[in-house]
Amino acid sequence: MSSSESVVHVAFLPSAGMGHLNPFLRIATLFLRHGCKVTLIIPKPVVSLAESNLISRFCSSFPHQVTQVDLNLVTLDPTTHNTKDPFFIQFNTISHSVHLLPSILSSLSTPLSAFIYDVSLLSALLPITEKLSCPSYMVFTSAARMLCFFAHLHVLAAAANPCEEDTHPLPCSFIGDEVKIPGLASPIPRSSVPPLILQPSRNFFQSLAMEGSDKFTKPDGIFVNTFEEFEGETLRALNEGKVVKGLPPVYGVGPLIACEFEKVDQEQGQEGCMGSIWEWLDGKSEGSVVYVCLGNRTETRREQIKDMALGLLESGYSFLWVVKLKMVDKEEEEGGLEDVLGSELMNKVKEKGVVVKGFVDQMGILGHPAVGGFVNHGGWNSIVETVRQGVPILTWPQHGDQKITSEAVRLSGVGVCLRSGGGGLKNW
Ligand code: UPG
Repeated sequence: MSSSESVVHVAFLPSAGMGHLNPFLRIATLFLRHGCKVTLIIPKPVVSLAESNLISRFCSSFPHQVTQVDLNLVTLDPTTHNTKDPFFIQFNTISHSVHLLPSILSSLSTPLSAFIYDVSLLSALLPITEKLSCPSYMVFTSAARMLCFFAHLHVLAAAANPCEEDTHPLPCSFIGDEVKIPGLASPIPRSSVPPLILQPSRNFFQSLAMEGSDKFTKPDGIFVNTFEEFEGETLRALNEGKVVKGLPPVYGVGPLIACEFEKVDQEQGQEGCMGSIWEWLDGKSEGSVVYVCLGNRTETRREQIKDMALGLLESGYSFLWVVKLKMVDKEEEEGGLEDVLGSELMNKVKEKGVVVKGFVDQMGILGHPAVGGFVNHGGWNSIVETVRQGVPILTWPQHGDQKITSEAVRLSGVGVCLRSGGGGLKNW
């Protein structure tokens, strides 16, 4: 056997946003630690600066094992996107560019042992993965509970329309007061269903969910960033064929935690913000600080920022608050917070807490002894990181999967969630 044949070579195709890229690179690192060779296929141009920085750090950390290959995205007519969300636009553009993949994959110097891709690309990639001579695996980037919901959606649609050939009726009128999923003790209430799924007019998220739902049986395996002690019942229901028949093995590969290459240097954080954050946290007593961060793609409305500031001050706790004024970090402008809060409120905020707009070392912060709680939007990666660090979490779900991920938090008892709904933050 030649040396190139003996190497395990895995190609990864992530989608857009840190919530999708982070788990991919962490899974890729697990393969690298076992001596595998990795080809990282990057759809270009990349949406956010945080993603570009992370990809560079990852590739330069493993110069001999990782090869980066660009997938140069086609230009689409903007009216075809059916969404204004830049990350969903990227999902759509990647899906329309996958015809370029076969030539990329066939030009790789070492034969592939496996191909691993993002859930948002499932439908678009099937005609390609079915022709590959290696197994293909899908990374489901949210909770196992959310996977149950997505995989079961087409069963509900078919049951509601037994005579209809089209099992993708829109809007999703077949969703009643709650969604009972076989194998799950606790049904999903209608109020937790992703708001875009329930919207009466067709939208990108709805189409993605409905078109992908009956294809979850197609990959050779599904990786989920979860683990037995957190979502054991759900993982068992999926693997015992209770949720839907014919699913491939669903592997709980979590908790995925930050790797060395993810560390944000002092210089890379906003205005060197990590250095001053460590200094400030070091001066605080154990468990006394509330960390507040609504992920890397939640654009917070200006009025809401003011309300959050008042609420945090009223809580009486010290706080470390990460605020994003724009959904895409490249569009973030210098300053801004003082304009929003006014100098009087800004001064009060500074007396009690630290507020930053840049990308922070979240795993490092969660691991700091001064941090005693985390207020988060229900982003699945953040939830798993928090559970791993043993920090109590309060989720304030807004969109997409975040009410279902928050249910996973509540049901497992690792934290609490606000159930009042997401009127406060800007909807996408
Ligand atoms: N992060 C940092 N520093 C920051 C902000 C974020 O390290 O300043 C990291 C964080 O540790 C996490 C990731 O970035 O690993 C963010 O992921 P996540 O917590 O899942 O939030 P989103 O970026 O909002 O993730 C999107 C969706 C979310 C979904 C997730 C996975 O908004 O609802 O659960 O993708 O599909």
